[in-house]
Formats: sequence, structure tokens, C-alpha cells
Amino acid sequence: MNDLGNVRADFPILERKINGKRLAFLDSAASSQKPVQVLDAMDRVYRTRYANVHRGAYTLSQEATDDYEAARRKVTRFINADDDEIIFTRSTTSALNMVAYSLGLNGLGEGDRILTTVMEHHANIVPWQMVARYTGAEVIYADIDSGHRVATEAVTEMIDERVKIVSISGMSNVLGSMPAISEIAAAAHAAGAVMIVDAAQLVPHAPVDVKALGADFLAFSSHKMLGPTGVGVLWGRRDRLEEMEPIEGGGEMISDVTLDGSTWAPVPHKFEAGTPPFVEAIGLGAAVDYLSELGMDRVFAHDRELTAYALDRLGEIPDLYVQGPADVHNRGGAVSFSMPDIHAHDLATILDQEGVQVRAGHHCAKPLMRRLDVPATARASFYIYSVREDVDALIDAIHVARKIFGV
Ligand code: C6P
Repeated sequence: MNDLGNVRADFPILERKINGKRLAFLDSAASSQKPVQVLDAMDRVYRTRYANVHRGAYTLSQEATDDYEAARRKVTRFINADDDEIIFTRSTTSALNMVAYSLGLNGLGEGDRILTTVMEHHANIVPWQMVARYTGAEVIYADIDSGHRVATEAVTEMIDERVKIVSISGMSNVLGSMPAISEIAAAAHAAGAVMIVDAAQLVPHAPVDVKALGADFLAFSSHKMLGPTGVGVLWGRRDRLEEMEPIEGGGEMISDVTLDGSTWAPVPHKFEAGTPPFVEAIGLGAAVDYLSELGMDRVFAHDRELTAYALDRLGEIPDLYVQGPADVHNRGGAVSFSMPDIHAHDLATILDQEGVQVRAGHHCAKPLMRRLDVPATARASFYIYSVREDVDALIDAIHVARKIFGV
């Protein structure tokens, strides 16, 4: 039981023991656990309503199509989007690649700039570098400040007429930092640039209203927000999607095909070539129902409460350095930390012996690791089922590691 009620009872995996110890799952930033409501929604499709979508005039296909399109409407409402603005992709990564290639190959050239930050996940760096290589455009990076935040001015002062695209994470998966996206979006638009948000960590953990955010595109993954793997979302402002070219061609994305050429289906379908991950999207719909019932304000407050508790308790440990804002203001619940005498991988291995599951490594943010001058960090991250007992288990396990390493 925690301040969100008895949610833990909905997650069968939390009953597991790890190495004979109580499971303290502290890696939800990598991927969240799944409630029975999501598992049941997908099981129901496979057992009773399964056929390919958008293809058959027969009952089963229509039922699966209805469920798939209902999931799209749920996601639309969840982020306050308008109709036909939700594209189901494979993941945040594929959503960012789609928008990068489409905008890049149909508009960027020599002298143009793509502005991002040093704290980004590789998914918001590598596609831009690839597009830059193809087009002759340049990728430039805003820095973090001494408090490990991206100050609005650090980004806006780099925006000039050469910057055509601004693409920034709404919540860092390493630092937890949350840039002021709406202010940055306003500055990007004033300069005529397109604003893209990597919302892989933001949408699962904070209320998101795309109209208030003011961006043009937003990318996120189902598997980090109680849903299954294999499906993600690209939200795009309707007018942007209308003018954007698809980068994948194939079945279902066309209006007509002749031997001389093809025309596209209306949005969002022109971006969904081939059989989509529709059972997974239906699972995501169930996840969105679950989160909506809890209320994203409460989800965010719960994360914040636990983050504050974790920051407090980690502060008790001598020689432990938290990478990321030290206070919970404008900060998400990914808490990375370093210890000078214990490598992050060794630490994670010892924590595992104690049942504590944390990620260690570069977290797919190698430029940030270089900027922080660390080879790797350990990272604890929370979600709706996390409780103070998990944080206490983490602290106790760190003390075990310190004893083993004699520090
Ligand atoms: N971060 C983590 O442990 P995919 O893998 O496509 O679902 O999400 C990519 C991604 C993009 N942006 C951010 C900010 C992310 O955190 C992630 C995924 C995981 O931090 C796996 S590397």
C-alpha cells in the first residue's frame, strides 16, 4: 500500500523473490512493470477478438480494428491531443527516427542547424547525427549548468535563423532534469524552428497536455508507462503531420498504388506502414486507462515524494554523489549516483544480491557521462508501485557494498 492506494496488488511480479530477498524494483525508467489490467486486455484480444486490423470486412477484423482505434482515442485524450494526431510506432526511438528522417531529408541542408542538449538519450542524438551526415546540416548542443539542469537561456541563446529543429528531452533519464519545454518551444517557434520533445520519461511520470506544452512533436514509449513493449507514440500537430512525408512505404499507408507511383492515405495512417503492433497498442490503451484512473497529478506527486525521500537517504551515505538536481524542484524520479571507490557495475551486482534491481552503466547517454566526467552511474528510478521500503532496501544494500569494498 502507498499513497496511490493498493496498486501493488495489481502487479504480480512484485511477489517475486530475487536471490531469496524481497524484490525492490528500482529500474522503472528503463521499463515499467505491468498490471494485470494490461495483461488481461491483451490476453482478451488474442483469445477472443484477434484478426488483422483495417483489412477485413468480417467481424473479428472489425472488432480488432475497433479496439485499436479506441486505444488511439485513449492516447489522444491522455495527452489532450486532437483527433488523427497519434501515430503508433515501435518505440520512442522509432518515433524520433521517423520525425528526424522525414523532416531532415525533406528540408535540411548545408548551413542548417539542429539544436539539442548534452544530456540527451542516444535516441535523440544519433538520428540527428545521421541526418546531419546525409544533409550537411550541423547538430549543436546546449550545455547543462552546475546544478545539472538545462537552463532555458542556455538553449534559447543558441537559437538563431540557422536553427531549423530544436529537439529536447522533457525529462532526463539520467539526471531527472526537466527543461522548461513551453518556454523553449516559444523561442523555437519565434525563430521559425520546429520543436520536438523526447517525452520517453515525461509522459509516463507527469501530466502532459500537448496544447499547453506548445511543441510540434512528442515521442514516447508504451513500455515505460505500464504498457507492453513493441509500441510507441509519435504525436504531431495536425498541420505538421499533413505536410510531413512518410519515410516507410508499404501496405496500409497508401491511398493508391500504380506501377508509376503511389499516393498516401490520410494522417495518421500514412505513417503506419504494414501491420501495426495493434495488440500492443490495445495494451497501451489499458495502461492509459489505469494511469488516468489514478490521475497523473497524483502519479507525479508520488514520484516526487519518493524522489525526495531517496535524495534524503542517499545523502546519509558518505562519498556518494548524486548526479542531477539535488532538490526535487522540477525534477523527475530518475536518481543517478556515483561512488568514487565502487564502480557502478560492481555496486549494481551487489545490490542485486540483496534483491535491489537498479541499472548501472551509461544509460544510453554517453555524451552526458563524458560531460559529467564519470564512466558510468548507478540509477534508481521509481513508479506508481514503488514504496519507501524499496528505498530503504537500496540504502541498506549500498551499506553492504561499502562493507564488502571496505569503504
Ligand atoms: N531509456 C533507460 O534505461 P525506447 O528504448 O525507444 O523505448 O526509449 C528510448 C529513450 C529515449 N529517450 C529517453 C529519455 C529514454 O529514457 C529512453 C529509454 C531507457 O533510461 C532505456 S536506454
